[in-house]
Amino acid sequence: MFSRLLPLLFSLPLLTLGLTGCGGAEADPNPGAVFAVTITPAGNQMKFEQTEFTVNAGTEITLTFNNTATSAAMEHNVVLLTDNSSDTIDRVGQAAMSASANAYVPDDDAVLAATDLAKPGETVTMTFTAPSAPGEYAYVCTFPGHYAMMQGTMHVTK
Ligand SMILES: [Cu+2]
Repeated sequence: MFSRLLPLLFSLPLLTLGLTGCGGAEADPNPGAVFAVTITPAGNQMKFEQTEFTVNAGTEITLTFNNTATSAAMEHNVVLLTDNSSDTIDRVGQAAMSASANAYVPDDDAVLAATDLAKPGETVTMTFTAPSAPGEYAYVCTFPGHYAMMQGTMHVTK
């Protein structure tokens, strides 16, 4: 098994690079960057408790949304967008209201990734590849009426 994997490892420079990074031999230039993110709502408010996180460009990220709300009305999701302009946030947030068939995630090119809708007490997880371009990327909850309040920023660094 191992001897069959070995040539595969050497044929995948990207994977080899990833393994080197995990070894800790080199200082992490972005100590704030993570590979796994957990987000919760701020109690029963239409707000994220975690309003920002930092990831390295181009890395695979696992994002978990743990809906710790107890009010039955507080269904939420996490929808990552391709930028953080208010125009994009408003367009996606508005379109989401008529996207009930798709769990309030509109069919819009600005949607980078989206979790399922989580009822109170539910946890949903998604994986996505962080954008290759460093910058600021918004995330919002697109449950109707929430996006204007329920926003955060993903920082992508090299
Ligand atoms: Cu919400």
